[in-house]
Amino acid sequence: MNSLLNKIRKRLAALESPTIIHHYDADGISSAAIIELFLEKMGKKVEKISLKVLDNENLSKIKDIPEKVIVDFGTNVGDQLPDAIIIDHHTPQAQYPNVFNPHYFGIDGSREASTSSLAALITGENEDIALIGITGDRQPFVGINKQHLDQAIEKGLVEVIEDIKLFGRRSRPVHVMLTYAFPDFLQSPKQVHAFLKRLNIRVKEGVRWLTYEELSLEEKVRLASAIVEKALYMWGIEKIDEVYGTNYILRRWSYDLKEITTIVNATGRQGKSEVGIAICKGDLKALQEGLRLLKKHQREVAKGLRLAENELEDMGGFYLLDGRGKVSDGVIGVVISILERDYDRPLVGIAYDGERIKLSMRGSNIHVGKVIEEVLKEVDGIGGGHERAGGAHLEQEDLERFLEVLNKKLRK
Ligand SMILES: [Mn+2]
Repeated sequence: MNSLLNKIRKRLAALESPTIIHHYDADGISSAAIIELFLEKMGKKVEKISLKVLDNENLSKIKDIPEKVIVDFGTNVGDQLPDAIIIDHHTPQAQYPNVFNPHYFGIDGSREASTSSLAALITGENEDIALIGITGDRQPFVGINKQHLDQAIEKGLVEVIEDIKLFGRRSRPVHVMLTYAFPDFLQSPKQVHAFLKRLNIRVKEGVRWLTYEELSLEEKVRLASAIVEKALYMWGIEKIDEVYGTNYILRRWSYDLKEITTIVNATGRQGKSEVGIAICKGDLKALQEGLRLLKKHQREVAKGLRLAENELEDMGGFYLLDGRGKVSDGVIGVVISILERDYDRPLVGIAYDGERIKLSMRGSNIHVGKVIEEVLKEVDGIGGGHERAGGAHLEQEDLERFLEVLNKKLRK
């Protein structure tokens, strides 16, 4: 593998004015940032294109762009883009010489290496940025991912603390932090203030809302144990590490890893990947813009959760949230990710993506990506994914059949 890493580094160095074409999620965005930093250091002018999916339509659009570097998708279309450098971790169906994929080396790209991990491996730097892609793809810190985490801690790029893990510990008022952590609070926001009052937690100092970090130690302890208790009651012991445990603070931004990942992810989904890339590259002004985009994004997520309250349908093998015309394709996956903890079977969400259907799936007792690939052997469409998260793009007329085949497989 080392000789191949060298080869890719040389190929990247030989480009004159490259275009990075990347997936629009946190992994794609952070990967693009790492590669861009590497190319810019060598004085190259870099263009970027953010895409939701690399389907035939987009393939024909990018085909004639010279000097393409494609990150976080493209593994299985290597033969259609012979001049491109492709760096990706999705499961390969074949092996192409212009694709760098960890699966070729017996490394499981669905859990041991995100694309951002590979980008940091190739460039030999910016391990802290790589952590954003790993977290965005919900991969554990094992394999290459673990190497980068250890390296980042050793270099002093990351600080490790044990505490609650809710979004907004330092960046959101306490009641807002709680609202977005628990679906029941999001569905009826009044409950959150009753919860805080019962615990005797101050929410304001004068006119200013307080964050979790600004509370007294006694208040923090009280609140943290109430949060753990609530999570135990709602989701059971096996999900407890989602609300309490190890937090990673990224020094470059003085920000929590999970929070920055959520922000970067939101930029892509709101059609502003360039803001996400700027954040990853360390631009703190872009981080403020990212927070604004996140707020907009979360309002849409809240709308999706309220829809799920009334319209989540039990299909037998899975639950279906039909968000067509109501939830955007950029948000549907986020909504079902939040709901996943509350259900014993996989969740599938659908939304319109232009003329077509974007389908997202989450689950924890099956390999989601593999199940989707199996269904797509019988139904037209493109898609795939990882252990716990995956998705597909389908023509409208193929949707019914997809759901039918999926249901049959999951009921087995
Ligand atoms: Mn990825």
